[in-house]
Amino acid sequence: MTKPTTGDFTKTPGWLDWYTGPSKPRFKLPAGAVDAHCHVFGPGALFPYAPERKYTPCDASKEQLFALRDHLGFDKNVIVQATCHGADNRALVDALIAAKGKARGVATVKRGVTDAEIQAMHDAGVRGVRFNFVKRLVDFTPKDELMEIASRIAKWGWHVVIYFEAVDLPELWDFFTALPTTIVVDHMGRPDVSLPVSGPQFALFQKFMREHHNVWSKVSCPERLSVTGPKALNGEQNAYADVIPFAKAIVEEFPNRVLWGTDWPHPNLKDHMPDDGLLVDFIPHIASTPELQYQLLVDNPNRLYWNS
Ligand code: 0GY
Repeated sequence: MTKPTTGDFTKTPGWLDWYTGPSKPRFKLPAGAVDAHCHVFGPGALFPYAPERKYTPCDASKEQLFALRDHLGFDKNVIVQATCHGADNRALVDALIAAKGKARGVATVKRGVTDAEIQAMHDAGVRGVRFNFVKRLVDFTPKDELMEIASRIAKWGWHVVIYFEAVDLPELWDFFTALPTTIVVDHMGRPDVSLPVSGPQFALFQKFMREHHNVWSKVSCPERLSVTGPKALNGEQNAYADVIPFAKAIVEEFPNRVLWGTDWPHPNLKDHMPDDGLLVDFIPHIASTPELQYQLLVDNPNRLYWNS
């Protein structure tokens, strides 16, 4: 793949470039597999980063994303609006149109969004909005504004993607459980994987999914959640071994409400940048049978994103 650039912007100090030579995965993805969490960044010279952003990424264009899709063996992508583009969805919509049906999108919108703007995004392939509660990424948005947006987009059959830290789930519980749409949680609600998988923090997340059948989870981002890190897969330990029990528990209890994505180009990573091929090789450790793999990678994302 071509090297990352930074357009007209200077990337945040310490930010690692995405990996340009991903390995070919040993795990063969089933036909029709979807990378259900990835981003496009800019390029900044064409699609400037938002003034309110908390970081400046390196560019990660639609062409580079589609090359990765083909290299890894995915059929389609779900492209998620990242905070560095704020509520300016032009780069996302541009990528969706260029994908010619092989990508769907999750946008960020503000209260003032018009029906015509929602319809135009729907026509391009947007099927959800993202509400971000991770404090290092966004400024606070009042809950009544988010609830109003959720009620509006529900009419298009869209869902709400939520991104939060596990410690914040108790405080956000009432708001999340009042949302009128399907809800998709990013990265299992970011559990602290140094705590026991059977402990109260993760139990609350499991209760959230158990009691609310409209809640789905992405079992993605082991590289972001792991404390043990990227040990070799053929060594003593698997890569991101400490994340496996958490993701496996969610896949096995809720096989028809889980999604998986690479998270390319991996915003905000400063310690190590994952090889996307090795991330794909992580999948059979959390979805251990062909049936679970099919639900996670093919059936669930196609049902949620390509049903209209
Ligand atoms: C992710 C994770 C992160 C960033 C964003 O929108 C974003 O900026 O989601 C993060 O820094 O944890 O899923 O891309």
